[in-house]
Amino acid sequence: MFDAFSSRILDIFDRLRRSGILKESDVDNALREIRIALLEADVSLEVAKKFIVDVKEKAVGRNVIQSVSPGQMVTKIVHDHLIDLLGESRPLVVAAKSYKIMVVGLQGSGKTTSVGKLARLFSRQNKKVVTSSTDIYRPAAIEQLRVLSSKVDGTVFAPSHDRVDEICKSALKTLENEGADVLIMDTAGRLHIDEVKMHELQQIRQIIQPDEIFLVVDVMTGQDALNIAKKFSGDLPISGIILTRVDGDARGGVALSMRAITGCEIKFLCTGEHLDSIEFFHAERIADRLLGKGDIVSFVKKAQTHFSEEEAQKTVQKMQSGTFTFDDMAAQIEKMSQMGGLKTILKMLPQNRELNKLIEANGVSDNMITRNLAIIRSMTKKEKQNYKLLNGSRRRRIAAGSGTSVQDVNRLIKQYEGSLDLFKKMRKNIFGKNLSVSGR
Ligand SMILES: Nc1nc2c(ncn2[C@@H]2O[C@H](COP(=O)(O)OP(=O)(O)OP(=O)(O)O)[C@@H](O)[C@H]2O)c(=O)[nH]1
Ligand SMILES: [Mg+2]
Repeated sequence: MFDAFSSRILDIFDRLRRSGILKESDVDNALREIRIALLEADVSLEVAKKFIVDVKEKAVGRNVIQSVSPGQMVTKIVHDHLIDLLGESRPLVVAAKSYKIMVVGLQGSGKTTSVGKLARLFSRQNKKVVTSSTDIYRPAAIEQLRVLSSKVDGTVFAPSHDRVDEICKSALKTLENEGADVLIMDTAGRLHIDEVKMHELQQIRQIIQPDEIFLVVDVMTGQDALNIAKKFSGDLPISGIILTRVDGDARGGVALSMRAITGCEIKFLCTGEHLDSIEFFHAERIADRLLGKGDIVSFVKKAQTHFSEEEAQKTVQKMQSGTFTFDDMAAQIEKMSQMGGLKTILKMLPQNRELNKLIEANGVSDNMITRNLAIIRSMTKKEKQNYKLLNGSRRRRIAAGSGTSVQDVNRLIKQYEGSLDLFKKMRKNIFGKNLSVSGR
């Protein structure tokens, strides 16, 4: 979402750092460029102006021009202000049993999917979840949530009824009967906010008495998203915002202006259609990402949801014992694409222009990764376990079967041999020669 904004800001700071001694006019120029970057990211003029005035005040006050590394000092000040602008959120704590959450938003904003994602999130924290939907207007809506809920371990979908008030009562009853920790109530979306919709939401709120009301906002709707949020938060006590389609190419202005414009906290970012594609919003981590410092914490968290401790252990053991096969390689490639592919992973790591150049020069891309997976899938079981079988004719067959070229197959085998070599060296240097296969 922040790609263009982030790369502009990085360029500005690159120039600033390179210039060594800064003149006041250098800082002024940089601030002017940051203002343009903010506006191009769809941040409103008023918010962008205030941002620049605040940063300038700090920068002048701290005698940045005379400081040891003025470029870094300005970076630090902008970083701190970005955190303020994005606004840090209170963590979501499900303190008591029977915690109730109501999810509202415009049609198609991603409410139902977000209910499923929240259920998955709570379920991973060993909370028992009840879901329910008051969307009686779209025939498939209730079924959609029932199906999503069935994909989340231990989640109970409350029995449905014809009327909104009956559904609410049934949900509360299920929450009590199941002794569940959390109820998440989905609501119907409308194309526009109207009196009828607001009245219905108020009615649901009265019966449910939610602890939290989350507003789901699609960042792809740009400036409109802010107006929608303003309207909703005027009518309902919104306790948090869930931003969806953060994985798309929206320009980031919605996230950057939301707090300043509505005063509401952003609680979650949704980054895809998959139930695991949700993360807590952390202003500091996003500011880090924007300024190229990487977001190691989110990277590790993401990795943890896709790679279990046990799997990691198994891979290490295979590396130690020299039995790392093409099957293992394919499994790793698959995990990587589940994590969002190379681009997502690289974005979370500290920006290293050298590494990026190297990757570009070697043509490493998600395409190549998919190609490698196709090649491995075209191997027979025996070939996967013993790559030495892969003679010329077998390589030609695999290339034809995977729609690639023999050169592609050769390259992958070379890469695999390289990994085996590396593991061998690691075994000698790190694990010691006498280490047994099981790593005892
Ligand atoms: N790329 C992407 N797609 C999303 C995200 N969240 C939801 N979607 C997709 O957006 C579409 C609409 O999502 P829903 O959850 O049905 O939206 P809704 O707000 O419940 O829609 P209504 O009930 O019709 O108002 C679905 O195809 C989802 O898979 C997201 O974060 N990223
Ligand atoms: Mg829905």
